[in-house]
Amino acid sequence: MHSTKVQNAINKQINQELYSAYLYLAMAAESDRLGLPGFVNWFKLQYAEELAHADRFFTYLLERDGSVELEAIARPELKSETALTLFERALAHEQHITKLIFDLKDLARAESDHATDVFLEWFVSEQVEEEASTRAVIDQLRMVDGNPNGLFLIDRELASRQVESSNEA
Ligand code: OFO
Repeated sequence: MHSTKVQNAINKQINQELYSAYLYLAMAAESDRLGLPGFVNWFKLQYAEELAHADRFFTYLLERDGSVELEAIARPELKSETALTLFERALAHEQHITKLIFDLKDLARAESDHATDVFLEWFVSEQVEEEASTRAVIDQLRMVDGNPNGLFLIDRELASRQVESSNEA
């Protein structure tokens, strides 16, 4: 690996992506408690996407002859959530991950690690998508303002979400 600092930061990012997966899995369970199967589907797909993100970083480290250090994954802490607070937390989390990706990109540049800088481009675009899709659901949830009929329709829409091809690669 070109830079030990970048290698360490990528290892931390693998952990963050796995934590993201864990958090979304907890959110899927919380959605089940709320009786919202479409939300369960949405969060489980998000969970699978985060595993794929962790794998992208993992595979990249191996390709660059780096060394992988797997750390313990933190426990996701959810309180008694509503459909809206779940998505607000998801957005706050994605904004946090976006910042980590930007910090990683800044570090790659500071270390003249051009390969990592290019590799991270995919994640920069992915974070735009992650934040936008989460924000879109928040907008809908705010519009229905807890109305059960509206919530039912949103749940049906989230039930139709399928695996996106960009995450199958
Ligand atoms: Fe891996 O993008 Fe969400 O957290």
